[in-house]
Amino acid sequence: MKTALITGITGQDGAYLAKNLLDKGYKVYGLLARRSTPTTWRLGHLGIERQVELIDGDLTDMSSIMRSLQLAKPQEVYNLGAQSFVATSWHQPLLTAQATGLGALHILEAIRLSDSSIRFYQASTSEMFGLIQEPRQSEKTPFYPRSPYGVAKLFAHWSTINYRESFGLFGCCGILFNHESPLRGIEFVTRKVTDAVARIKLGRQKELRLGNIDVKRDWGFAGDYVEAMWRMLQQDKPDDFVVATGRTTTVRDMCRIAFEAVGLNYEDHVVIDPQFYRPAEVELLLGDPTKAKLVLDWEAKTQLKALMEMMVEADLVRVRKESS
Ligand code: NAP
Ligand code: F7E
Repeated sequence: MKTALITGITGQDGAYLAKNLLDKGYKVYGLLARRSTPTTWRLGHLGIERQVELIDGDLTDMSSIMRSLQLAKPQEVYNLGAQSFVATSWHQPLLTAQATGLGALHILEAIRLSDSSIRFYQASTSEMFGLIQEPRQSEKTPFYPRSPYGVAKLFAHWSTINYRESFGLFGCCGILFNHESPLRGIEFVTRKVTDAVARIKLGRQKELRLGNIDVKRDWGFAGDYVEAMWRMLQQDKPDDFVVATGRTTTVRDMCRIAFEAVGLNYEDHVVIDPQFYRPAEVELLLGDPTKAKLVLDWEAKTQLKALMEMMVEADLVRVRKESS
């Protein structure tokens, strides 16, 4: 039986990855950051809360990372923990740098010092492409981050590559484009939309206030994407991969699809509110997942329409439960 340690196990991807690895027969440990209220609802939603071992720790505290490696003795570490909301990274740039950037280096150092045979996955991001330098972004596209989050992720990305080249660590970076699910945090635009669609449909809300809806994103389903993470760590050699659908859609069209799922017109409900504009925007993301298909035999299975319908359906169930 293999053992994996997941940082960010209470987040969207952490929960899906834990489920994926448990289904493959792994023993799964997760780093659990201390909060004043419970954060394990996603693990509960997937019915795996009791099947994973949670270890107290924080990415900003390297001693807790060392301790978690000693306790779990993993063959694989997946670093999914981060302050991951781009908008917040302008309000908390130092925290973002410490958790999202330096946090990865804490793990790399802990692996180097304790057991350099551990395979390491770093959750890199399409946000690193920012002000895009090529119309379709691949592993070879130069980076140009546009947010403190993107800058922090670039530090973690290059640290992983540097430890691979300097110390021979088995470190892989998955450059994942936006991926969503019913377990997505409510602050991200897809979930904000599907939650609002459910509330409007059920008469609990009238309007939905959004920022720039002309930006384009390459959106996939998180449940598909965690499989690509695992496949990266099963290769003979460590490498970096773009994980994307290869299709891009405006926020506006994503809204249209979500509202249409319940027979509504987004134009009757969406209000543009400048408070949701960002100091610098990533206008267009469109991934080229050719290498992932060729090397990992991975491709996105879920189309945006099916994804939005899945999320709207889950939010209708949630909102109905709230008032029952
Ligand atoms: P998420 O839902 O925001 O989850 C983030 C996780 O990190 C949570 O478990 C959170 O714990 C944990 N965390 C935050 N600060 C921490 C700290 N200081 N120490 C330990 N844990 C900490 O993010 P996600 O969507 O699952 O994304 C997973 C990873 O992929 C992130 O690194 C994200 O930046 C990256 N990524 C995401 C996407 C995407 O579209 N989803 C695309 C590319 C890359 P709490 O639950 O306690 O807050
Ligand atoms: O925004 C625009 C917003 O917050 C998408 C994270 O997982 O993916 C995610 O980052 C777009 C942006 O995701 C609203 O300006 C308009 O252009 O859902 P989002 P993100 O910033 O792309 C990357 C790959 C990550 O790595 C991140 O961790 O939608 N937008 N109006 C809005 N966005 C939000 N959140 N709220 C609005 O009202």
